[in-house]
Amino acid sequence: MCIRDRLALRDLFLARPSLDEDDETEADRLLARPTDGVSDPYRDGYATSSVKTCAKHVCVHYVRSGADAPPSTAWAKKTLSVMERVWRHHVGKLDYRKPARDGSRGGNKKFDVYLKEIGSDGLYGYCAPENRVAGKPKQASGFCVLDDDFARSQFARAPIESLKVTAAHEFFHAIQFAYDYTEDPWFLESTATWIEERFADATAPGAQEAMRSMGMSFWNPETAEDGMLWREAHRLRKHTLLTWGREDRVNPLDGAMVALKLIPKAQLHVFPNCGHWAQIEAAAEFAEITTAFLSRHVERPSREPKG
Ligand SMILES: [Ca+2]
Ligand SMILES: [Ca+2]
Repeated sequence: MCIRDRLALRDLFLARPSLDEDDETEADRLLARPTDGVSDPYRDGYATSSVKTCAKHVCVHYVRSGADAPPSTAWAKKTLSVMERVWRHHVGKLDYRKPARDGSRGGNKKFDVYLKEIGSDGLYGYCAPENRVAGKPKQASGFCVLDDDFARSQFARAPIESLKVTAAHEFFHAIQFAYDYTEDPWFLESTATWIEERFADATAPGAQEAMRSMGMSFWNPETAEDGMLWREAHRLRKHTLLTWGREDRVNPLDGAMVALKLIPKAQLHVFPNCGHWAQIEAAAEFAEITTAFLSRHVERPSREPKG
């Protein structure tokens, strides 16, 4: 039985209330954390006792010997620093919810990640929901399992690259469980893939520097406050068309979501394969979209009520 695809554990969690007694025992076993049992028939459990390394939000658990052991303590710490970076990106920068608290599972209230040799099963990592949040029927806490080393021999690319992509993707599932773990798998997967790309963009060499230098070129301390026009955006009452390049690294797509929320009658068009200068890079499409928008939204003069 192979049920450890990325969201299969979520599906099993969803199905739990309807399982009969025997099946429920099996489900409990499959949803157990790697630290929960060395006798786990599906070999999810560690064979030896584990240690953990923790930072502000996350703990990474690993064993020091056997097939599940990472190549070094340094790699476990690298995993931890990538996870903290992903946390700062998804929760800090993009403002998504934190994963639901897991009580003190894993030894404390921090989010737990387990390193495990799962590359041989064809897996990069997975996150599993664990306990429903009291009073919030669609929310659950969870934990993640990542491959122990992302060895190039298993994943055919530099280990750090596989780690970053997987951490960004899988951790987003833990965040999704704090909103609605019953969501459609297509939605859960596509948004996790989208955020994986956003994290890659945000951490690409030079991207941050380029953004900073671009920002500084507009920066004048005397007029900075006046220049924050977005503060007034909620006052726009007309129909508004926002256009954005999907690959814009100067103002990443997240900014469009902020503008969409602020402007009551905003609509958004996103150009694929397009950077910051949508009107140049996608000139023909840009002209078509804006012309159609402008002809559709001719503001009609207000009429005096007849009386
Ligand atoms: Ca914990
Ligand atoms: Ca591995």
